[in-house]
Amino acid sequence: MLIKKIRELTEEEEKKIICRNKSDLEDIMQIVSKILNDVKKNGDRAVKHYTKKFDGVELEELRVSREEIEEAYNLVDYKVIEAIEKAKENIIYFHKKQMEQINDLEVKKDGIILGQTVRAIENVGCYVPGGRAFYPSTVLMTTIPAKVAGCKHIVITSPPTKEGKGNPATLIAGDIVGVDEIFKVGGVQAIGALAYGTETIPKVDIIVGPGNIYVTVAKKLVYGEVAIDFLAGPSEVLIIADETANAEFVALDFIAQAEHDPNASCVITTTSEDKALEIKEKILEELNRAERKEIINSALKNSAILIGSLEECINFSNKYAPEHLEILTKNPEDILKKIDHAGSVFLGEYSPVPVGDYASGTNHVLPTSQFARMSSGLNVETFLKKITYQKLDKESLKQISDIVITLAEAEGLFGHAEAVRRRILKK
Ligand code: HSO
Ligand code: ZN
Repeated sequence: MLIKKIRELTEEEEKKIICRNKSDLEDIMQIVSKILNDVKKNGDRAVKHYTKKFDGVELEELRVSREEIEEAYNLVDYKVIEAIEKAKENIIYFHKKQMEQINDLEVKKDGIILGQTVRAIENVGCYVPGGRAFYPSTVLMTTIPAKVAGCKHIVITSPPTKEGKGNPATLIAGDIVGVDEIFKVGGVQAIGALAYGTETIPKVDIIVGPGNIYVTVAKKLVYGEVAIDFLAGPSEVLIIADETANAEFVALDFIAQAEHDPNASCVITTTSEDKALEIKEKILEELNRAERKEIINSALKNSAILIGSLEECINFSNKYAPEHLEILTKNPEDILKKIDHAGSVFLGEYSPVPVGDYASGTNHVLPTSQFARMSSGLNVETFLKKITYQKLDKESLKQISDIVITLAEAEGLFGHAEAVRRRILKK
């Protein structure tokens, strides 16, 4: 793991940290596009074929039955079910507050009524990853904003277990939120099914949720056929720590991030050289006792500890545009004002990322790989669209007619001009 002063980074070193997981997708695109075409053409048959090939299970039914959901309740610790329920309440609370901020709009200018009215996207497909781990928390984070936004039909797809079942905690989370259907299908075949529809899996209007590189490329390729949230890569954190920061907490949060994925990226920027060394020591200590040592070890290659002034740390963070940003400094709120790009920000030493991952109420599906420069994380607006409208009377039409007729004729669209002219000339 690189440990260096920000101002001494070579161009190459800086590029490697900032660009993290941007890889060449050409080969993957070809494989993915073949699978998508097959699903488009052959529906359920292709979905079952790829589930057998990649997940190693032969499925008779793609849809999870009511009995299977009931059975799941017997397989999951009651404490986990209760935690899912409590987290759900907090996530609903925050997303309902977001919804309260979204209103219809109507104004009048030069006699013309102009308005905007909000509608929910009707059909939503939430992809919930499986594979390395199952994520019932991602069920909550993807389905709740859609529910709160008022989407009519919400389905989940998630890879099957080795026994060909849905993961019990995933099923329970979906049931607790009240989704309409759950499919035990993952990977590219799930994205294809949601994008094109099959005999069993309905075509949706938007696909949201994180996934591995194949799922992400599949989302990229079906964009246009359906909407998507954004392309989410491996998880990442950037921490700004001053000399007051608790090195142990920084190290713990570093490990919490790194354990997600061998390609996870963790960058610590600090104002103190001593703190940098202390943090490094603590990370190595924690690494020794960590459960997911191999994954963490491999994530170290995308990680760094950087030293600079507070200004330099903030500038570096803005360049990096992290998915998660932790600010462990004296006055974190002051620094937040200077943050231009981040998915979600965690202020002060008692606000670690895992709280937002699971339970406080903000969303954990967030833009990675610098996409925080131009995108927000999942929120109710992801599932809303705005219809604009207008109403004129003869007088206001007359008032604006000159502009319309002139521009229409300049574009050679005489029909446009005539649609206005004829109305204002009519007695
Ligand atoms: N940190 C992940 C979300 C997650 N963490 C799920 C634990 N479970 C991406 O924001
Ligand atoms: Zn996490």
